[in-house]
Amino acid sequence: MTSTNTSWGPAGADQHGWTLERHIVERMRTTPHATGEFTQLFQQIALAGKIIASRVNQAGLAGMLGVTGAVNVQGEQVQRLDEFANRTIIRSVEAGGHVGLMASEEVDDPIPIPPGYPVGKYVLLFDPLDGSSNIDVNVSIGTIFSIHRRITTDNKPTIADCLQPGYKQVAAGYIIYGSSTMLVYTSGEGVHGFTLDPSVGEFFLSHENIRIPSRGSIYSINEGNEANWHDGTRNWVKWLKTPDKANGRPYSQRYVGSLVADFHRTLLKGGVFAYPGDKKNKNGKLRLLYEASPCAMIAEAAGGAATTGHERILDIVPTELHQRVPLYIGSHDDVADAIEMVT
Ligand code: AFP
Repeated sequence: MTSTNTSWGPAGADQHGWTLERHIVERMRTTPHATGEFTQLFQQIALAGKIIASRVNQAGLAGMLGVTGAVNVQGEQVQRLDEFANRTIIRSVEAGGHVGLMASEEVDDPIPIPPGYPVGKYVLLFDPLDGSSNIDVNVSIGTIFSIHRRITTDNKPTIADCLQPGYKQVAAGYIIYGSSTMLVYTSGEGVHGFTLDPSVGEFFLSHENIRIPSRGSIYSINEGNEANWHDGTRNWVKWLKTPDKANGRPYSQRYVGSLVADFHRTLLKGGVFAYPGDKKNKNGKLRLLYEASPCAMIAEAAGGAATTGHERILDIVPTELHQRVPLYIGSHDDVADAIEMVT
């Protein structure tokens, strides 16, 4: 952790020991017309993250492993922890008065605020437990969230509030349940990481102002799909593996299969993560609203880039809640190479 002051913190402040709440409060203090609602919404999301983290840590003991028997809107088996995480996030924010509508990767339609509760000005889109096929084998998983301001002005939010392009996000983040639990977020100015101290039950600032290296040495892609790749993808990956010492190749390959884990590594170490479209799945696998768009906001705020290969992820105007998009994300120069070679 650095103790460097930022433009929004108090002059000369030592940020050692700053909680997530303090960090956001300091930022809001210098934001004109800030109402504090954003700070409270973040506290609710962080609370959900702490509850999910505690359950993930005890999954084998708490009878939380395995599937529920249901299949979600994506056609995937719903894990018990998926369902628990989904419920936890909804319960943590639905009564707070800050959110007017939610959408979850696990739920077909937008999730309204229960009758009788205030309808807030934000929209919360989330993937409650990303990488859930890794739950039963104790590999890192995570929660991804995206926050928009509602565009409807009455008390009746609609799906249009959810279908906004990524550049309009007011904040995005993820919570990774790994060797430690970390919350990483951006609200546009910088990307900041907080580590959960389980003995205190608080997230503390541990990674201030994360910058993604402009070039890395790792590529991350599911090579098991190679038979379905287009020639551009195959040639690009071959090129990444071809020795060229002067230009830092061959790259190493790392692939966890949880976007949060693969993206977190890419953010800290640089390189490129890709889930391309292929002959079988034209738009790949990842969902625009719950995965690609929030990670793209974080990548760009850290100095990186995110694209479908043809279009900046943050410029895509969604047409469906569960829309999928090809994704290349990571270090600026590595993503630029991908664009050049795959298109
Ligand atoms: P699950 O939640 O079904 O495990 O999917 C995870 C995910 O959406 C994303 O987190 C991974 O990057 C990607 O799918 C992995 O997909 P493959 O298993 O096809 O490589």
